[in-house]
Amino acid sequence: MSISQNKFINVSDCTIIDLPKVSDSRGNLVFIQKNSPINIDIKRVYYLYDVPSGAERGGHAHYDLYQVLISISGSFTVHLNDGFESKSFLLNRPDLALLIGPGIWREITDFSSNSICLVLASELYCESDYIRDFNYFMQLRRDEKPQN
Ligand code: T46
Repeated sequence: MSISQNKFINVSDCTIIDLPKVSDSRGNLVFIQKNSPINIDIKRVYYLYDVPSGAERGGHAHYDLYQVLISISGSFTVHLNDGFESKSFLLNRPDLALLIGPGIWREITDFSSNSICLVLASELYCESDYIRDFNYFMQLRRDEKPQN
């Protein structure tokens, strides 16, 4: 996995995507299909569940990975930081997706009971794609911009 800071995105690029929902008297159906409405090539799917009250997930960034997070049950909060700007998103509906890309530090907190965080990922699992040291992450991001 290459160290490709030029791929890094900003918090403002991490957007909420409305997923198409079909509703009728039997309930709701949400669907995601190739390039619609999520424009990443999905190579991996995983989910977080049975997260104990007060537990936090994440606490890292990625060099290359794009991911989409969906709360398919319950709710949780995703805190994003690009080294300059930070923003938090409450995910509490199965028809909302949050796109996160390379160079974004993420922490996930406030999991409700019975919450499930579904993640669609653009790459296979690769430990060397992780940036797990926050100080190193900040250095990487701040080195991108000219110092005054
Ligand atoms: C992210 C948040 C939302 C695997 O073996 N395969 C996998 O696909 C993943 C994601 C993890 N693992 C192993 C690696 C660790 O030994 O599972 C263990 C826990 O992984 P981690 O501590 O990275 O889990 P989270 O919930 O803190 O973070 C995960 C993703 O790693 C991360 O990219 O954005 O979910």
